[in-house]
Amino acid sequence: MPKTATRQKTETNKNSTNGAAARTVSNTKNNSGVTDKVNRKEAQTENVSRKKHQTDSIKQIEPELLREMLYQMVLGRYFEQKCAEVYRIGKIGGFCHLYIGQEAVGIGTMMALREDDLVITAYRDHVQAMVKGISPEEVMAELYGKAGGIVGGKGGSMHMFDATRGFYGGHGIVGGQIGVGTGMAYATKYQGTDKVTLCFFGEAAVNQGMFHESLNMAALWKLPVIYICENNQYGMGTSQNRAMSISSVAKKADAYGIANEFVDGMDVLAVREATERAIERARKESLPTLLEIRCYRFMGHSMSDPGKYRTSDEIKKYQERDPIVLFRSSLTDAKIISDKDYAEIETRAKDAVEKALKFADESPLPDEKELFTDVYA
Ligand SMILES: Cc1ncc(C[n+]2csc(CCOP(=O)(O)OP(=O)(O)O)c2C)c(N)n1
Ligand SMILES: [Mg+2]
Repeated sequence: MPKTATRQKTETNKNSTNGAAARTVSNTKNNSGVTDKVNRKEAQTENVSRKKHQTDSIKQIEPELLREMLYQMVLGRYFEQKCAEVYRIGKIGGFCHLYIGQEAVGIGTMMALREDDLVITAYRDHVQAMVKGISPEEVMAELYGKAGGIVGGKGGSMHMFDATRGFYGGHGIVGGQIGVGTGMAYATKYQGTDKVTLCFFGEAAVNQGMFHESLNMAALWKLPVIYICENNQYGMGTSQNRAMSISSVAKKADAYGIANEFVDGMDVLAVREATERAIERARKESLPTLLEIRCYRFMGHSMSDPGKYRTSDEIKKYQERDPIVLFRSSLTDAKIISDKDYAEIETRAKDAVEKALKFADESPLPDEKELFTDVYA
């Protein structure tokens, strides 16, 4: 993990496992006893309830799917750890934003989708691309700028894209994809399908006009879109409380008459359940939803971020409630996996990442003539 300077001293408590706030809250329902503010004492209580929640939820889901969800989370983690490693030795160039710590959001939401549903996201896109079916080889080769990459090595880290699998990027302009995602949902409705669109963005994008214009339109035109705000509490080096006048992102949807929930992004099953409710609303009633999923990125904003705006204490307290550790522990207690099964999951994930690295290394650079293909202006 990157070293972080200690500009501000935060509270410390060895026994605490601080982290994201309450499990799942509907802002339109009873909020009593639940807070969207991080507080160490409450966090301890929440951690116990989070474990209890997972233990109850596990009974409702096929064991095979639970194991696959854990595998995808572990794969995402190893993939991103390797990205950091090879970035440092110069194999990946340009911008590179990692997803470490946020895996429960991408996996919990996307693994509730149907294969023909659509997804669009921002630049922190490697893991989402893989969950949508783009192979680790194609993603890694894209990061390497090689011809075998999913867009031929011409997009790089921020621009994974494969329309055939319903993955519409990978976008570098903060908030820009919210308008495109809204348009995608409009198109699926216009075409008479019952497809659902998941549109991811960070909390810093919520201050953009695009967010508000899109939500207004989605409500007015009853679009089957699920807006997913991955609230990792920072937009580059700026904490949310220094940039947003009202901290609840979910409540902003009330202004447009859109259903909304505040969700604990450290609990992959809470994320899945909230997404299932939103999918039902979108598919059956053609109505939008906004999910604010509270999470935390364990790494810097990008590979070039020295991370001087967060204390190492703050990072540690979230790492203590790592969503993968929690999910593994819940599945072990429920006897869905054994330690041997987990070791196999790790081996499978590591092998997949090694295979991706080999493929990226061996893939040729794009041909020079590629400079003139896909150029529209
Ligand atoms: C329109 C626009 N303004 C500014 C930037 C520079 N920028 C890149 S990432 C970023 C922070 C975005 O944070 P957030 O939306 O919370 O997503 P996160 O990185 O936390 O996943 C900013 C300001 C940009 N890419 N686009
Ligand atoms: Mg953010």
